Amino acid sequence: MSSFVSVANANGVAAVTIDNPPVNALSFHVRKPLYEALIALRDDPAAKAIVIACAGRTFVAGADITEFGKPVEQPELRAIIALLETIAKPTVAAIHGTALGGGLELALGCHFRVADRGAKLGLPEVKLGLLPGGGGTVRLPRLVGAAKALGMIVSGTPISGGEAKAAGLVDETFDGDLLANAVRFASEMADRGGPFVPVRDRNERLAETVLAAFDAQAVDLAKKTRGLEAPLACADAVRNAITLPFDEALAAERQLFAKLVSGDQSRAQRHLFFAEREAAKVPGKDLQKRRIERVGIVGAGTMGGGIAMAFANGGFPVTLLETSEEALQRGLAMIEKNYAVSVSRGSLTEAAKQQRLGLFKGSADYGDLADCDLIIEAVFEDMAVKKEVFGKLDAVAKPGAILATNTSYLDVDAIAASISRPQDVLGMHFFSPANVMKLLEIVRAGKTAPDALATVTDLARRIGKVAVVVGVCHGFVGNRMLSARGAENEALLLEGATPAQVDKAFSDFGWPMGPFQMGDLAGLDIGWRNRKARGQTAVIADTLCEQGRFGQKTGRGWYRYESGSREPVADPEVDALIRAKAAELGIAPRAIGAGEIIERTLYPLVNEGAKILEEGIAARASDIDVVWVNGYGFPIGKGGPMFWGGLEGAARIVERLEHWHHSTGRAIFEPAPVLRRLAETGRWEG
Ligand code: 3H9
Repeated sequence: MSSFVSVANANGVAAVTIDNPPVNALSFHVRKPLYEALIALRDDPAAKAIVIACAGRTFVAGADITEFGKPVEQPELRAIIALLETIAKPTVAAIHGTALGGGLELALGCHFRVADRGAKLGLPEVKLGLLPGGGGTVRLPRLVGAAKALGMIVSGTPISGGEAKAAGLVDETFDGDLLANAVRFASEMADRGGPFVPVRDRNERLAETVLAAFDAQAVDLAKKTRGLEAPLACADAVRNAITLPFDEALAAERQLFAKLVSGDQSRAQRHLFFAEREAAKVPGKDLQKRRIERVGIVGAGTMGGGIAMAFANGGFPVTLLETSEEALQRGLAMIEKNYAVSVSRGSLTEAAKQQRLGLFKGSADYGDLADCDLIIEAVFEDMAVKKEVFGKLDAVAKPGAILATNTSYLDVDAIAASISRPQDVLGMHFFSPANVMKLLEIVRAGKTAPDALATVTDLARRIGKVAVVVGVCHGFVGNRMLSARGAENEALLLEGATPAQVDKAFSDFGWPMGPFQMGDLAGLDIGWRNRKARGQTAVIADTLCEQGRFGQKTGRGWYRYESGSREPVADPEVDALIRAKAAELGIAPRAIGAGEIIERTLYPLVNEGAKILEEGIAARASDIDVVWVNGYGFPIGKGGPMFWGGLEGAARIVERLEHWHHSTGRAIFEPAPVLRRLAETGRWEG
């Protein structure tokens, strides 16, 4: 017996309990005693049936991800499952919480599965750049059919206990004491008598598969994978389950798994899994949190409305404040319309919509914010306006209320210093649309109280955001690095690249779109206005804006858009404008390859990240990766700019930055001292 696996006998049924907090991952120290216990029980006449259950908040949530990339210690999960399939007495998995990845595969090794109705069952390996490597691709289709299995494995999205019952994945669902119900179920099965057929020998659902329809489904999925290898491998493995004998399909799955687990994409995605969790570990995280029951939002525009929805979606009552009744009604109508769209798409029920709308209270009176525990301003991006709002909040907010600004660029220290309680002030930089985008930059100002920071970090998680704490600087982590990424955009065009070439280099890299398509989508007038406010210019973009070419919303920007279409079409007028500006500046066009485009845009991105680390604006390189993957579409298979920079090699990046610094003289290419140090010593620290 071990402290991780215990066995109790309940009326002839052996209840095996795994206890490996926090999520009962199948670490080596669990696999070994579990294997030994199952051997003993297989041969024990006193046990007529076996139940596998878990202590704590969940069933097994998967293999132990920290063990990947290290030598595998025996027994492997597959050996445990193979052993289970040799047991003649009934075996039952009792699933509460989540049965994910290797956890569900363990359950698929049992003859039967019973679950809490609200449990979640899934194979999320694809999100780690993997496929299920414990027989999941071969056994799941045997229970739920190939089409359903493919959908579950390629999306990685779990299904509920109820849905799993309907699909044939679980045999019974229960409310109440799961272990007692599972033991009773196992006892009944034993009394009913065998033979008990292991999942590997249940082929009826597979026999129903129409291969052509399956292949068509797989082709559709392949279109959406954007360079990721794992979803394609998942589809191949499920296809093998249909076309190959069980053992051959299992062996093929193993090979595919071994290839993926040692590849850079899976390493990158595993890095992100832990990076997101690391980011939540902020100084003071164990302090007593402030109570947040009602949230106030100042400003019901696109941003304020989205933030308000994010909180209502998380179940928080929201007071939404606007300066006029008319603006308030406009904002509330927009929120209602957004929810109606979700209902029409089937992602929200009408009842849930009504329930969420019921959480909103509109007001045009600052006094109505007095009962809010957190107030977020989302007004016009102007320091004077922000300070005026904070002055009013200072006058009405209750003591201890957290006062947050949603500024994207402005100095949060200056805002905090303008009121009497700077310890309660911080930044909450949401990304648009705020009810959808997962990233939240939490800006820690010089005087922000640690408990306020910890409270907001905790709260972010409760509303489904991925939060990263950042320090005060112009643009914080994300937008500051975005400026660095875009600094060479116009120079590339003037020297001979087209917007389409630059965008293609980005999409080939794995970005959802390139910078020029992105500009057209967001609206070129925003950057134009910002440049004018800061006394800056961009020769080509400014001219486009002067011509009224603001992007998709005007049908013309860096590209042309046919009416009603979002499909960018290269525009000869833009090419002519670029060539004319280049001629004016005496720049002769030359051919520019994708490699150069990446070096001149993404190496400065990494370089700026290094500066941000050096200045302490981000606490860890992995925090920067979390920002870029969740807020700016950096390809997950590359792990974020800092992880990718590591794969490229700091020495190479420094060498190329120096090259471009030498040939252009531009400061953006000057390697950060910390990057040089990394190149020389392999360490960030001195
Ligand atoms: C797999 O199974 C491969 C097999 O097919 C083949 C094998 C041969 N391992 O997320 P939380 C840690 S691949 C190690 O904050 P929640 C996590 O880092 C696996 N550690 O909790 C964190 O540590 P810390 C397939 C793990 O309640 C702590 O547990 N399975 C693992 O919000 C709490 O985690 C998955 O991909 C793990 N498998 O969410 C499931 N899982 O406190 C991955 C968690 O030090 N896990 N940790 O920061 C999850 O999705 C969520 O953790 C879960 C709980 C939903 C279970």
